[in-house]
Amino acid sequence: MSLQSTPRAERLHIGLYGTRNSGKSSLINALTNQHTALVSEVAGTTTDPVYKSMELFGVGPVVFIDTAGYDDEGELGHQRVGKTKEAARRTDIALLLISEEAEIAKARVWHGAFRKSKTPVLLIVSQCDKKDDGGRALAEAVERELGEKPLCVSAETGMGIAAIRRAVLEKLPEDYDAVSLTGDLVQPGDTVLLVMPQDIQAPKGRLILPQVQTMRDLLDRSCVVLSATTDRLDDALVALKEPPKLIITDSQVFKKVYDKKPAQSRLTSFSVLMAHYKGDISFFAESAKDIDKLPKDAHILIAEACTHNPVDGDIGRIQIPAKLRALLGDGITVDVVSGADFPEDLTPYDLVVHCGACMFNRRYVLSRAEQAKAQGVPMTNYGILLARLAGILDRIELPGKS
Ligand SMILES: Nc1nc2c(ncn2[C@@H]2O[C@H](COP(=O)(O)OP(=O)(O)O)[C@@H](O)[C@H]2O)c(=O)[nH]1
Ligand SMILES: [Mg+2]
Repeated sequence: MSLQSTPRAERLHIGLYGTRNSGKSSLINALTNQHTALVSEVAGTTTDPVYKSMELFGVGPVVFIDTAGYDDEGELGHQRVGKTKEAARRTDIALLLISEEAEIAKARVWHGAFRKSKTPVLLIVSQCDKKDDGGRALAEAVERELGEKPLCVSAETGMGIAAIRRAVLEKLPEDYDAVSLTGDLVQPGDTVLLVMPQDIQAPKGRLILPQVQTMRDLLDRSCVVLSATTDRLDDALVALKEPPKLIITDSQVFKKVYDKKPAQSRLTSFSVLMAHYKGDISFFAESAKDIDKLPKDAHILIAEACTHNPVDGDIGRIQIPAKLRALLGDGITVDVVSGADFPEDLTPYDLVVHCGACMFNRRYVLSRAEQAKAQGVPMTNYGILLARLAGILDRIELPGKS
């Protein structure tokens, strides 16, 4: 990631789906005027989904997800289809390619799945330059079978490529871009104090993404932003003529900051903001409420987005499990997964605790929350859980609640 570029998790994710050789990789190349996706006549050239960040003319920063064909066979093929399904959970808009009539049946299954997850789908009849009628007959069959008019496209001649860009804009989910990090918590002109311990877990020489994004969001909202490490909190408060309207702290020092904060200053944390920005904060708050009522032998799953090397005092692997044991006793079992490793079946767990997920896009975290809900498993995130464990969940600010 270059310093100028939009982080991947913040980009519109456009996924391409279709059978092997339907022309997915070629279409990405045509859409981007580049030859980044691997094109080959040999079916199954694209194996793991490939994420490619670029500026799509007229749309802005996007990530294209190039997937293996969803008709892939054999043991390895099944694994690849599994990865394609995983990619579908991160997809904001799906391009569904059909190059031949025989592919319509498979397309219908995926079309239905995307519909179920409320993912907008753009149907595409591909490789139209190869067809005598420019793809008209196939387009009619697709419309008849799937109930939606497809676009006729050729990666070879460029036919229909501009129409795809326009259709993507039209299909943008309504709430895309609508969720703001600091939500309804600030007004223009508010002074906001950020408490940001730069501890052993902080990367050398830079700030972590939620801190950077919060600062940017507050500046965009015309707030005055002041930051301090935890040991300079008192100095920061003294330096201000009036108490800050809002204090946003690292969740690990929630209680410390709560105890010191002026009564007029409202308090929240970076990962509580992320619970709204990337997740389902109502569900996360509800799930954390009765944590003390979990059984003594509770199974708890901690899910981290990053696959970083754990350090001493790691929040997900050490701190949160220790706090949970302090509350519930040593009989609990805590499993930690990271990256895309998220169990398909969450029912063995009594609680899922997710990190702030700054490396995941919103749709993906929401799809995990939906899964937990559907399986009847409570799910929360680091910030909400730490506030609950500090006994202040009902005394802090939750964005998106007004
Ligand atoms: N004539 C023509 N050939 C295409 C077009 N799109 C893809 N192909 C060819 O179809 C084959 C499979 O394309 P590819 O993009 O690798 O398909 P994928 O497996 O879906 O990614 C390659 O030989 C491409 O050159 C197209 O629009 N027109
Ligand atoms: Mg391919």
